[in-house]
Amino acid sequence: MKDNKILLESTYDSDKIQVLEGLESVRKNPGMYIGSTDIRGLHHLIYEVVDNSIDEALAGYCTNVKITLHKNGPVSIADNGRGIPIDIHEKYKKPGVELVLTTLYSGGKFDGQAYKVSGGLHGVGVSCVNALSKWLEVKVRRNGKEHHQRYEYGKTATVLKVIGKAKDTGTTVTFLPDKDIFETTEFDYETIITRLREMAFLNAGLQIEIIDERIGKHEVFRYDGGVSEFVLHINKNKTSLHRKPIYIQGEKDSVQVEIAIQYTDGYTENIFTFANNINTIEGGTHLVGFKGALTRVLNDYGRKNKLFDESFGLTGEDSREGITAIISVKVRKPQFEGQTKSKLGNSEVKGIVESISYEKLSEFFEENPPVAHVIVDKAVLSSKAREAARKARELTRRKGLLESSALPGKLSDCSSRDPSQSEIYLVEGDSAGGSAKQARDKEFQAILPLRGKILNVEKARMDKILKSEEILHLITAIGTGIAEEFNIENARYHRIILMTDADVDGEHIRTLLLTFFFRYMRPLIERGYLYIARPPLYKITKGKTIEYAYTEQERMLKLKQLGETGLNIQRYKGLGEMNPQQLWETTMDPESRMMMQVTIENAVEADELFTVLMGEAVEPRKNFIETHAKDVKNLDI
Ligand code: 0RA
Repeated sequence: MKDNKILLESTYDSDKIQVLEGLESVRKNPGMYIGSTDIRGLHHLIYEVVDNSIDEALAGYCTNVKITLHKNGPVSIADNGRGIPIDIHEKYKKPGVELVLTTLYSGGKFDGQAYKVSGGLHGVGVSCVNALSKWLEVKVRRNGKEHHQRYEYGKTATVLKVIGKAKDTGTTVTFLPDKDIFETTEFDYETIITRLREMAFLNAGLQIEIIDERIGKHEVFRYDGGVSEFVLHINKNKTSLHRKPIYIQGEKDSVQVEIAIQYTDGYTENIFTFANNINTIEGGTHLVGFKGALTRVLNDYGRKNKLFDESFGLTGEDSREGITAIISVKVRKPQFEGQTKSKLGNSEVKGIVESISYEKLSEFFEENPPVAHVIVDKAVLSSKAREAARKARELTRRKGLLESSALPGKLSDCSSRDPSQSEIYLVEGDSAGGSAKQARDKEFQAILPLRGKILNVEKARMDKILKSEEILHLITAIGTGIAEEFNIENARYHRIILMTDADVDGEHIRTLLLTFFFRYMRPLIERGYLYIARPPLYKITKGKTIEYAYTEQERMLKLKQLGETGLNIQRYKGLGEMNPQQLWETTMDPESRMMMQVTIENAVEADELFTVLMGEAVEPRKNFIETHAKDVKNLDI
């Protein structure tokens, strides 16, 4: 009905048809514009408006953004930028602000130039937010006056009116997401502040404030140190090799480059890349350019200063051991590629980042010999360890341990040779492994029992990791190889399922495995190949009826449904308590099982999690467990 009305109204005005059709397509196919209609898409509405405020900040006109989550659903984003233009557009005979909010991609058009620097992954404009809201109200402070306009479902509801005086300039957008569009309209405070903190780190000096009126929380993010402070934040639980991060900045052909680097005594490589404030999880040309420059600088400096022989050479991996870095580029027209559209494709960026990095980093090394020495020494040590690892790997390879032609004896493989159809269960303990083997569908389900706890890879270097038998079995079974030889195309299964007990030990083993996959086989996670099995917590029997409950809530619900009398409730503590038939029905049968897909929502947070959980420092671990006590409480019963 709504659609009909719009079309009728529009027929006499061709400009209007364009305008209205634009937003109708957003309502008809929201996923195309904001990615999805789940909670991510919902949050995206906020980020879209905030992006516009940040553009004002990048243009040098805005220093403050304030997000308010109101009770009962609306959210406001207020900034002190120039304010969206309110003058009447010649062709469309409407105020600029109305066009910005009711026309697709109008942002740049009437401004006469490409206004948006950002507009990255889903830089679709505030009009999409309007289209997907039950109502939206905008207040513009400009020319000494405050103006107001209201829209409903993306359509103009009131004319732009002056409602008062204004001392400063700026824009406040308030909207209520449309319940008919989104699966949920409940914003998640923690998810939002993580993203806002990231944006504050990436835009030095910009103050981003959030107020959650629903729960009475308030936070202010402002980092004058920008990406350098970001690196310090990531390294706060690690031991760094030099006090101050190395900071590099430059611009060429309108590509802006900002990089901060700090080495730690750890063994992992932690480089987070961003293009136009968007986390490019899959990397891209900026990352390639940086890596090339880094290796060259370390080799040139080492050779020139006789830190090693002429004949010696550091590999890229040597030069990145223990590094934490942020690479942030701002590009006019970013191209996002890859599986999840999170890989920067602009080819010109590689050379630009490479030359700026090489030049500035060489300069820094010349001026700071102590830091340069610590870093090159670390890379040389890494090279030696890598040589030792290579030998260890040679040895294991000669023994045939890494070849998939020599699959581990403990692996009960599936018959299918089609990885996209195949799955492997990594099962805690031989006895549960035995049950799983009896329970499985041999055609496509493989079982690999793991004995006890695998090595904590957070505390070990590659040579040691390759001496761990359980890990070797894992690598061989999965088929991808590891480190330099890692190749995801060789994965033998596209579903790798961790199946551990629902107790403290199981939890620990699961974390050890997750750490291993995150540090050494991250693309498997990025491709969505990694899962966690969800065995039921309870079996509830009443007469002949058997029901399973996977959560406490579900248990209560089932108790109500079945009536409390004559019930038998069995609490499963371990996988071993289920017979093969039960294990199949509850945990392995694709028709009825519950599984969680492991995703990396935020690589910085994931890094922190593993550093804190598995690393050396005891104190942050204690804090972490205390603050997360709520989440883990139910696991130890
Ligand atoms: C179009 C043109 C100009 C600014 C904006 C839009 C603008 C949009 C949003 C959305 C939230 N906050 C905003 N602030 C500004 C340029 C304005 C000029 O040239 O004066």
